[in-house]
Amino acid sequence: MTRLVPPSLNALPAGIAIPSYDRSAVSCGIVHLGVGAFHRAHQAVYCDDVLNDGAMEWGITGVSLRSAAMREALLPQDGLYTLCTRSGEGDRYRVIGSLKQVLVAPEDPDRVLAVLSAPETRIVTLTVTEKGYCHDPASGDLVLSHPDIAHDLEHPDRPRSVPGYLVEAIRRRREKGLPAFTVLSCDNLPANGRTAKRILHQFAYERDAGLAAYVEAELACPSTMVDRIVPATTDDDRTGVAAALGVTDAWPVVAEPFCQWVIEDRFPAGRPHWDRHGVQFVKDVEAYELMKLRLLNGSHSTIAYLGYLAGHETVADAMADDMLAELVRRLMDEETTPTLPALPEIDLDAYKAALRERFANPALHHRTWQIAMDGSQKLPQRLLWTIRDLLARNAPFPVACLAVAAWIRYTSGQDETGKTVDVRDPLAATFARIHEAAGTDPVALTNGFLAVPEVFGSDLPQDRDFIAALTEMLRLVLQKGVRAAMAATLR
Ligand code: CS2
Repeated sequence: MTRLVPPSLNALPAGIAIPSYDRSAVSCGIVHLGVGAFHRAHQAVYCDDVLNDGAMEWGITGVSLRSAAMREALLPQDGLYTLCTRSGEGDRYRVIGSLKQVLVAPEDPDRVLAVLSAPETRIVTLTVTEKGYCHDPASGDLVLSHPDIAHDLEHPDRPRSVPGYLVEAIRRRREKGLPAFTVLSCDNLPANGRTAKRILHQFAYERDAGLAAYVEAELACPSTMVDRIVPATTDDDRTGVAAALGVTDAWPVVAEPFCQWVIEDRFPAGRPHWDRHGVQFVKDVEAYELMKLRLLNGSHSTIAYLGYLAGHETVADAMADDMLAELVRRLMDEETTPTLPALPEIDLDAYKAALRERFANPALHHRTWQIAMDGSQKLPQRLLWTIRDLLARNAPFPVACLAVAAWIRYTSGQDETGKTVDVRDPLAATFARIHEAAGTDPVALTNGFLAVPEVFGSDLPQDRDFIAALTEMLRLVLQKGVRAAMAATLR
């Protein structure tokens, strides 16, 4: 079978959408850092939409910050790849053409800096995951002792980190008299634009106070809420795409049909008309972000840890477990909803019902293990801030507490049948040490984890109600097992 390449496009079976524009005429107004599956199933699709409208300046240069795998897969395909949207009603396919090239940053930092400081670059979008911000998830501050940050302050023209690249590019643009680009964070962080601006400002300040003042005054970092469930691509997905298209695609993306993007409308250097394709531009996005982070991602992490320990491989399997589905409903309705700011234009009941339906999508193979990754970076904004809000009003938080206890149990590296758990987390070694020292003593385990300020901050370790609730929940999980703890929480 031949490869998905530009000449193969016109021979694809009927019904498969392809770029309608001349790709050789596309220029890249956008540089994207972190070319993963999510970006290719979300922002790149909205760019493909505006290119189809004829707005030829909104192609994307993708930058991989670590591995060359994506470039290796897409280079022979001239950047083309397949998006498969999958639901109970079947699969739909579309070939996306907006990704013009992929650069691999560690191979050629100079080239990446040159592209970032080129006149045509107007927006830099980011999906670098929580840990790409090199910040302390509990406080939001840049971690100056982070090895990549320390390196980049020492060698500003050979950066490794996101702040290192962006601040050096901003400096070069300023020196050349070019306006700053707009930085658009598309990561699941609260106030992601403000968070990005804060770390960029802090990094710039370490380099030079004048540059920091420039960043403060000139850099626009609108906040965004992004939403689409995009499981990691599997070999079965590749086989399915090949069967449907009649050509092979080394790295297609598979996503649910649902897709949402809400953006604060502050783009001094201009922006594409994404609004013509369903993107909502609003004045203040933070209430949307909070709703999505706490309801969708908070539930996701809960499903991930409880589901994994209860033996469910995928989110859909976990949602078919009545106990888990009911816990998720309670987490949403009784614990999370009361902490959310009012959003008059949103029907929250319908939003939550739709979330549960999306989680239950039987056609998506979204592994609980995938979502369980990087819990230390995710828990604060997904669950711990909800808990803080509930503590402040003396309200109970049993399901959120069970989720935190399940996460702690998960990080031990062994499931309840004694099988090894592949714990992926920047703090995995710290967690292993805590488990090693505490064993199955719930008090020692609670104390050990609460002494991790990156996750729990400085307030939760002082909060007696929180400490008592978590210790009791851990006792239950450790002594009776996760299913018994789920049942007891529901009583
Ligand atoms: C998930 C998210 O992996 C995870 O942590 O919770 O990637 C989630 O699928 C997206 O945020 C949905 O928009």
